[in-house]
Amino acid sequence: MPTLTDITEEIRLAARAFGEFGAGLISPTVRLGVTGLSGAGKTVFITALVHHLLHGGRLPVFEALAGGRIARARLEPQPDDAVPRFDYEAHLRALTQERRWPESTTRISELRLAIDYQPAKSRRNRTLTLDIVDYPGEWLLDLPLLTTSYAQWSAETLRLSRSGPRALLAAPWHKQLATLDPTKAADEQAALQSARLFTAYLNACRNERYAMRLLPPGRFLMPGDLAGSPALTFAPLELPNGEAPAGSLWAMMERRYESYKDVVVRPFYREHFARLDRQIVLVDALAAFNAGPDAVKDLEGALAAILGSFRTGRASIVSALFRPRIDRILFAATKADHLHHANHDRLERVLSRITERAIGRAKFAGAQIDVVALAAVRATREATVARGRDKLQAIIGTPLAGESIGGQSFDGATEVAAFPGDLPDDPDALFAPFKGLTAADETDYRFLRFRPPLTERMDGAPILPHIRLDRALQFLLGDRLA
Ligand SMILES: Nc1nc2c(ncn2[C@@H]2O[C@H](COP(=O)(O)OP(=O)(O)O)[C@@H](O)[C@H]2O)c(=O)[nH]1
Ligand SMILES: [Mg+2]
Repeated sequence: MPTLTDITEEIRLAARAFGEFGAGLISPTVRLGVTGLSGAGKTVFITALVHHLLHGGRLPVFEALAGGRIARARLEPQPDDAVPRFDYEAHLRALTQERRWPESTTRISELRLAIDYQPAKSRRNRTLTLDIVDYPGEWLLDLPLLTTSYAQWSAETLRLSRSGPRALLAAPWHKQLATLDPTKAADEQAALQSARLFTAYLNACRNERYAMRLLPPGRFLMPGDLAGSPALTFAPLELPNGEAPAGSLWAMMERRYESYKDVVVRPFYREHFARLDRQIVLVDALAAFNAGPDAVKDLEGALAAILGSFRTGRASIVSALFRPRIDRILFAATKADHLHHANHDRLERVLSRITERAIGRAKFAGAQIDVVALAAVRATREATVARGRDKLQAIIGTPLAGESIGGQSFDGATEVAAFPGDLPDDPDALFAPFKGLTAADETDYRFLRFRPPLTERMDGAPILPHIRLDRALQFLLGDRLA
């Protein structure tokens, strides 16, 4: 049975969709969501994408641009006044003038581009409006809450927190939990302390290198301007069957859980998620491969959870009026420039395998899905280095100041050759026990982070090297510029 909130929500969504449908008739618009967990490479990806659209660039696979059919792209004022603008200019300046990676951001932001192009089969010029929305992947994982009750969420969250390595991280919170009786009178201090310990547990899971999979509520990790508000002051409880007694701790937690959905999850769903047409999910897969098979399995779990969010998005608001919009999803393994090009196909194959399994687990169907290994900004070059009789495939780049490996530390100005090693040819090898990647050299440079590249200029604009950014663009936008 849909609740009154569901129905109100549907009416709002329908009104919004209708309004945008009308606007879309006048000027076709694509809303592209860019997401991924913190550090996956969203800011760098968007900066590179926008830069290539504005200034052209070497993008042979992106057919509209390579074929000379894009006359011009320009930045335009964004449609949503309440959302911060994606600070393209500052990020580009950081990358090209200061040769440093942009500051990390934890908020949603948005940018609008208008692309004047000529369709392949017509002489009349058209304009495609592209809205790019950058939002934390942590928020996406909240969507399943819309169809989960407080009791269900409590039970599931507690079950997970008692399994595997998580149990250890959850110990302080579990200890406090054992002292609480959910049916006794509500106690603000107990709720505060419980929420604090529960949040500490979530943070510990995130920081633990082997446990990448995140749990809702995402805003507990990325609170933004809601930090400290009651909607964020709840935690799971060990609940008996039945209903919450009036005035109990249980009732208070349940009410706050529901307001979290009202204040945080539904507005995100309505204002942002439900309006997306296309989605790219960025994944730092190399970090997982470096960590070992557990992290690879975890990554699969995270992708399944993300696909589950898209499915919930489709199913939770049952309406004939509200058409599910996202029709293409691209999973992209970022930072492929850490590998020699011989390994880019392998990286894609591994991500495909993980994605296939995640699709199976999430029982996801509906949108077209593709997978790519890319580097939005390529920080390395390739070379073959002779070592005795061997020829080793190396990548060359400038490690960030302060990076160090094997006792050697770098000043941020010196180039080095690194030997990243090979991914296995058979993707399944990454699910079997393995000891990280096998490096070709006993010095292991895999964790080196490089500075952005020195850029050359063309017609006054810096040229940003990339790997397979054009493939991503073709999948995400190609048909809309055909
Ligand atoms: N070498 C390389 N590093 C990258 C690339 N994209 C991102 N990074 C690294 O990953 C970090 C996080 O990227 P960022 O875009 O800020 O991630 P976000 O948190 O998802 O927005 C950056 O500071 C870089 O160190 C890339 O294309 N190549
Ligand atoms: Mg960012």
